Amino acid sequence: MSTRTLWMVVAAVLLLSGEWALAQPRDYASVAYWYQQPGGTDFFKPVPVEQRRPWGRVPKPPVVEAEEVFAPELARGARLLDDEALDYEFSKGKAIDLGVREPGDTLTFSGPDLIHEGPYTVFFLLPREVTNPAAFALLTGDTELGSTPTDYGTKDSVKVGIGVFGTGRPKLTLRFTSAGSAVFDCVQFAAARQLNDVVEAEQAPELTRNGPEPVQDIDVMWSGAKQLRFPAAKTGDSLELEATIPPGDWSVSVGQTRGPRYGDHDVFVNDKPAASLKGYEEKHLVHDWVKLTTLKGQNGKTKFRFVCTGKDDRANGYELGLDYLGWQRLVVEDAIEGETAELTDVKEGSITDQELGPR
Ligand SMILES: [Ca+2]
Ligand SMILES: [Ca+2]
Repeated sequence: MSTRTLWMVVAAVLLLSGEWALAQPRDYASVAYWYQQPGGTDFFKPVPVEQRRPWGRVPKPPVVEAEEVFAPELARGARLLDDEALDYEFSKGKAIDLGVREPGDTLTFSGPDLIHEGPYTVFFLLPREVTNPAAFALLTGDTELGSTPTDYGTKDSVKVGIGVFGTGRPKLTLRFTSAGSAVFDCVQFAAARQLNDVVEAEQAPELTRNGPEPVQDIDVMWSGAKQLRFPAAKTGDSLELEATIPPGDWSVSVGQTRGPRYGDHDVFVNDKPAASLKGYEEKHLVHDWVKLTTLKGQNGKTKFRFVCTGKDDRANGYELGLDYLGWQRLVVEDAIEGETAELTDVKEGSITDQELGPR
């Protein structure tokens, strides 16, 4: 910038990258000092209030503002709320009070523009205080994605549903299930867990089965928001899935759900014994990358057979919960780490078939 310009900036500008600031759980201010030569023009134009970054709620895309998607309701008695008198902020400074709703009332709106298809959790953000909020179910088409939790009304952010969406703006419907008020700030979509280098168990072709038909469970805890649950009922029940494993040397694993309902299963990979999975745990949780075996070379279509061997005394079922079949590059630490080690990986001593205990 030359000194001949009408004004000259001799500035010390303290700028924080927007992305970095968003990633931090704190508020930051940016300060800029401007100096100009006498006779210059005051070029400074303040940023309009609604375009300033708020100190409080900063939803990240994909999100839609309730006051925008429900704007047609303003003609039917809905009220726009602002946060001027509050000690916290609404997203974009506004929320909408849709008035009193009765059970059976529905409201339809378009969700945010999704750039990636996949599973998303849908959160509704509310003002901190909503008296007697009306419970509702969230639907897309005829599919119910979920409903407000029992503690709805005690928090300003509620997880209402999970769905698998294509790209673009999904059409969503609220169906109220209790009488009360409906006040919303914004509707936030959050991408659910989706792992790389896996075949989702719920999508893996079934090759053989001896036992009840598997079912799919939906929850954000699972990759792709789903797991395949084999409701095995007794010892000997089995399920065989197929996954295509790319060429390479891999440690092959499963995402295994453990909990009170799950039993014990032996795993055979391409008909060879690979691992024993214990299913019982007090808490219902997914365990990631539970190792089965190693695969080397061209690989390709690989058979995974799970055979029920019984259950823990405390378990109330024999079921098997599979989130995914996955592969990770084989490294030395992996190869000598545990009971999945191959004979060639043992430098000293020998392999025994002794139980190594839970991992
Ligand atoms: Ca808003
Ligand atoms: Ca899954």
